Amino acid sequence: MYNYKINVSLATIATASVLSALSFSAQAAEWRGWNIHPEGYPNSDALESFAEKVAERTENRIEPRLYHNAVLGDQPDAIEQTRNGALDFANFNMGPMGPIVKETNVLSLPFLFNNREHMYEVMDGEIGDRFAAALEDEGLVALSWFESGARSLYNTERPVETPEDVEGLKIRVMNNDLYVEMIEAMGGNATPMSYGEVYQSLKTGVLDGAENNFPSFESSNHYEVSQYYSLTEHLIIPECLCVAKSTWDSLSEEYKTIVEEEALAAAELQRELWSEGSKESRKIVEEAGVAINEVEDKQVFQDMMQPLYDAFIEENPDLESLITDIRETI
Ligand code: BDP
Repeated sequence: MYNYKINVSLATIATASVLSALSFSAQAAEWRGWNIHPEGYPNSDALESFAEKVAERTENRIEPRLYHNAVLGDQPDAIEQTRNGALDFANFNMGPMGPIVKETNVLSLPFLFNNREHMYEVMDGEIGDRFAAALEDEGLVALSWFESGARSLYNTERPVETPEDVEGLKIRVMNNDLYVEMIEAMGGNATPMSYGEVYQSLKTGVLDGAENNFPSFESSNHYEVSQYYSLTEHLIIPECLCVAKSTWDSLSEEYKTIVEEEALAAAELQRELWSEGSKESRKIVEEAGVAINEVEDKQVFQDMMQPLYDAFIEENPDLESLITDIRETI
């Protein structure tokens, strides 16, 4: 009798610990996070903070782990990996998203936003929700929007002041046909290429130039091999903090709230860090000898984009009202 009881309670303990081990392993999830930028970049710091806070608030039931410098693949590949759940979260630029989520191509139309405030106003409001819905249909849950400044042209040959200066230059663009059309409309030759290959290509003369914001121009070291940075500011493209839909759907309501709140907090932090980081990066490249020039007449560049808009609307008549709504958001 006595022995029997001991056996029962031992069995109960054993079962309980197996169960708790099982439920622990069912709940504790390591999240693989993709990031293209190096440590110390504004986005990287914001993502780190997101990862830490989520781990803390879920008592390590979710352990987001970040992989910087695109070690898990280049951006188009990482988008696919997140859509199919091989990656759990990431910070994506809406540029390479365009070929996958058609609506987001609107955000790659040159000179769409007047400035960063305009972009925030649009993305933080109802229009941002429309983009998020389109992303969700393709397996990505956009929880918050990061900023990526304004992209300008840089090259190894000369300052760009007018479109004539772009003529004949071989310019790297992100993976999206719209950017090819954009550079060609300016008179340059566009080469889509993954981010990680640009430095070497500039160095060896495979490329004459590229285009990006100050923090990326600096952190990628492109400024070491490209002396002229011209403030064309032709693209202001938002970025998302996205979670794989399959990962998101597996969360309890409580965890969804935590993850969403921390994604919003991360975006707030990223935007603050961005303002400072941009100035700092500009200073670094200037001190390294890069010649930065203002572009007096940006309107002439903007006017050259009209055929691109016309063709886009012709191909995507359903997106015309979205463009109008963005333009009318003040
Ligand atoms: C940076 C974006 C990053 C892009 C990169 C690029 O933050 O997502 O991949 O530009 O030009 O500004 O490829």
